[in-house]
Amino acid sequence: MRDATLPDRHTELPLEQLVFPGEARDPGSNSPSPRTRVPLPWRRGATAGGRLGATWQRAAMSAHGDFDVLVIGAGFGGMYMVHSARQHGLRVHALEAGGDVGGTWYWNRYPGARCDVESLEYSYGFSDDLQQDWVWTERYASQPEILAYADHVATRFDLRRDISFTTTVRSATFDEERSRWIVRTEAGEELSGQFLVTAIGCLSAANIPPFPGLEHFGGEWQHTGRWPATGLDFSGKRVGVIGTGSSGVQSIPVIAGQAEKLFVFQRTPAYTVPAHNRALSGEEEKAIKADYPAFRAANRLMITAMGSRFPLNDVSALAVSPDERERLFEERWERGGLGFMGSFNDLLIDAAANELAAAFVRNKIRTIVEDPDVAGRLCPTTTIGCKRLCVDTGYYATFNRDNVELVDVAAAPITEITAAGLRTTERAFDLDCIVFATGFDAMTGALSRIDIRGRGGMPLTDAWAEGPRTYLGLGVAGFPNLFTITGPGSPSVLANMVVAVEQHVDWITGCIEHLRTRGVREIEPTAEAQDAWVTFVADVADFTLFPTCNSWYLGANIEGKRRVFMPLLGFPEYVEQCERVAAKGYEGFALI
Ligand code: N01
Repeated sequence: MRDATLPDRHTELPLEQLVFPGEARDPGSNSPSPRTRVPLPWRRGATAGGRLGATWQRAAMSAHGDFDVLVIGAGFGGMYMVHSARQHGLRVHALEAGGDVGGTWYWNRYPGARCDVESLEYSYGFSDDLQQDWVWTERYASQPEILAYADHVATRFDLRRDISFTTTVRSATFDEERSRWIVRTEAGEELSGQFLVTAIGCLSAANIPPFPGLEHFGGEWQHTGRWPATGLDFSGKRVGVIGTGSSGVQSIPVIAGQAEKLFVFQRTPAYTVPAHNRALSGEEEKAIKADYPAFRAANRLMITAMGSRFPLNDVSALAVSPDERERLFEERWERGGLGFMGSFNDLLIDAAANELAAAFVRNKIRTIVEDPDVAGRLCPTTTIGCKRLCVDTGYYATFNRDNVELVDVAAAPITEITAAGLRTTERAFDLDCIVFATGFDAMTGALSRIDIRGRGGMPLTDAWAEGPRTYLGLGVAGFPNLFTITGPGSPSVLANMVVAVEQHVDWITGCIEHLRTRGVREIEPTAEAQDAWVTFVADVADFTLFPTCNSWYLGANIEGKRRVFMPLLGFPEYVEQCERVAAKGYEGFALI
């Protein structure tokens, strides 16, 4: 069916490789290996985020207000952009709202925060010395460890001297006469750059639903994506967690262990698979470090740029016996992690195959959760993997605890936050703390919160009124010299993000070098190339089951947001396309 009905361009996407991230083949490497770690992260925040650091940065910024490249954000994308631009001899400066480097991992300090991509893969590959020296302690790194890594990278490559922290960008305007971007900060500073690179993250604009009454709440509340560095003490407290996506699923088991009483306000149950996190064995690390570049290269050939050690099982879920199917699902469940979606090759393209995987997980929930009524309410009915699959440690078992209560806010929605807690259409809850695990205005939210204006003063929000429109997810027609790292229309959140940002940064610096050696002042996608790309991204999504649920990939979690599938599935083909465009003198872009 797929070959017959798809447009030609789909044949370039090896959908038979539809695989989600996998994990190590080496099951014998479970032995705990406690190792001394690098210094912990908050140490650096205290200096770079302090008043002295901020003052020094501002002085440096105003002394050199005109740059070749301005970067917004100092997460993994912004950090590598600064490094790479410098390597290319460019004068670069980054502006970061947070007090230090780390982006997502700077802000998401909620209890239990941990990556769902394996640490040996979720790390930079641009420096072999770096990847050889750094030692990850666990299969899936915790937030403090990833932040420590970001700190190490910033120090090792002396990145902070070209980054202004606690600096929020208010606007960015393209000055057509000078061919420069003028960037203004909330504090009133003005900087200019020939090129503007946004590295503000796909999941950085926190979504706090506009429940009436929040301002009257007498307790403490936080959003998982804006968690205070000082943490929150839940001991002896009545806590409400709103939301059961990845952030809720990770934090709920930890909060349940601390709080006196935990209410979990669930609107849509999530599918989650166990992480089976463990200490990394020295042997496993040694094997990868013996030829890290080859390991990186193998992962870049995977559709999501990760998981080469445990790739997709290239068989349809409908083509095997029920016993064999159960055995293969069980094997992946026992290995843990996102690789579960690679049990068969059609889980994300065939609804019947998908339902088999969904039923397997529902059976697991009923086995783990003792109260059949609670188990039933935890069982999702949607397409598995359509919203990003969660990876957990003890999530379902948490609902066997006496101090945890699952509240169905689909049946009885939250109507208001009160001074004492919150109220649903059925009941009032007294709470000391509310945790908003309510997600993000994904992929476009952070961009639309900055007043970005291109040619003729056109606001980006107007250009994207019908949904984001980019060419390659890297450039926007009407916005010359703007590059969007992991922008909508690129693999971004459907790939290992560190690999995706490295690929984008390398492409951007290569492009800038091309322009400068030829004396080109401006580069901008043509409207035709952009239109074709937007159609292509939508066609690829339509080939999968992704558009069948209300996910943040589609912007469906934000009221009024246009429903458009934003990321592009297929990292290797995407890379080839980017390379083809560059080799043809930046085909699809106008160079002036
Ligand atoms: O956010 P989400 P997240 N009333 O949007 C609920 C990455 N990430 O922060 O599904 C009641 O997934 C909402 O309900 P519903 C990862 O890519 C990675 O958890 O809209 N509930 C949902 O349950 C992930 O996918 C890691 O019905 C409301 C929840 O809030 C992405 O970030 C860890 C509501 C939001 O879930 C986002 O995850 C954490 C309302 N008014 C995050 N509004 C790892 O690496 C929203 N909800 C492991």
